[in-house]
Amino acid sequence: VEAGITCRMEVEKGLDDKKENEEHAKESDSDNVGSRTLAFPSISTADFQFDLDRASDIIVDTAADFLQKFDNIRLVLVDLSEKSRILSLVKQKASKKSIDSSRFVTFVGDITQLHTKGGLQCSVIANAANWRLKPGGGGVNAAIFNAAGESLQHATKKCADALRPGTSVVVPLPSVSPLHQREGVTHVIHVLGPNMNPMRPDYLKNDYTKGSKILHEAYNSLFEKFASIVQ
Ligand code: AR6
Repeated sequence: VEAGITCRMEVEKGLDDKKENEEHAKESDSDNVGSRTLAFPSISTADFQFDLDRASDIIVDTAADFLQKFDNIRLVLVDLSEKSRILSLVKQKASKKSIDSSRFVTFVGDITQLHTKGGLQCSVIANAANWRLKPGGGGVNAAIFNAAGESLQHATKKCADALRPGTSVVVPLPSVSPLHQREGVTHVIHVLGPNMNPMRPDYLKNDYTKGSKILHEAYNSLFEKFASIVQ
């Protein structure tokens, strides 16, 4: 299976995302890799307007470093659309770097419906949060808080009341949450990335020296916290 996936990454052109999604879903059933899988959105690249090319380099670099340190875990970058530019940039760069394509994958789908709609098991999901750790605001933050119900808000409050850019917080998801029951998500990790949107707090005024450093820190923090859950 592994060789097949590697091969597909190399000749990705002719194969659609749906097939690829199905392949990863199948694989996840076989050895319970779902309990060691983190699904995460591309932090800061939509509402926070971070440059996609720079973000894709940072995702691939931090993921590659992390996967070298820990085996037996899987990282899944998720975005909603087959046309997602961040997914295709990351896919290209990951295959150039020869990252193990069974442990680092891209997936098209809604991060709140990976199991029921995508057939993918992921025990931990990341959220591109806001500094107040509040629901709403659109994007993946609104989707996750909506899908998880009120219990995520309560559980989040117990863990932290604010985040600094470049940091993250692990929230165990209560078993009453529909996201836990339906999708098998046991933990949500809120991550605050750098903001390049003048309308949002902590605006970095296009300072990509600072911004890139913070995005690196954000992914390192996310991956380390994920490792601490599954180890
Ligand atoms: N499933 C998977 N990916 C998604 C989903 C979903 N349901 N929804 C969005 N994405 P964004 P940011 C992708 O804007 O740029 C919020 O208002 C999306 O296509 O959610 O870090 C917060 O409250 C993109 O690739 O997060 C903050 O204030 C990625 O998720 C602010 O936005 C991140 O897009 C954070 O902005």
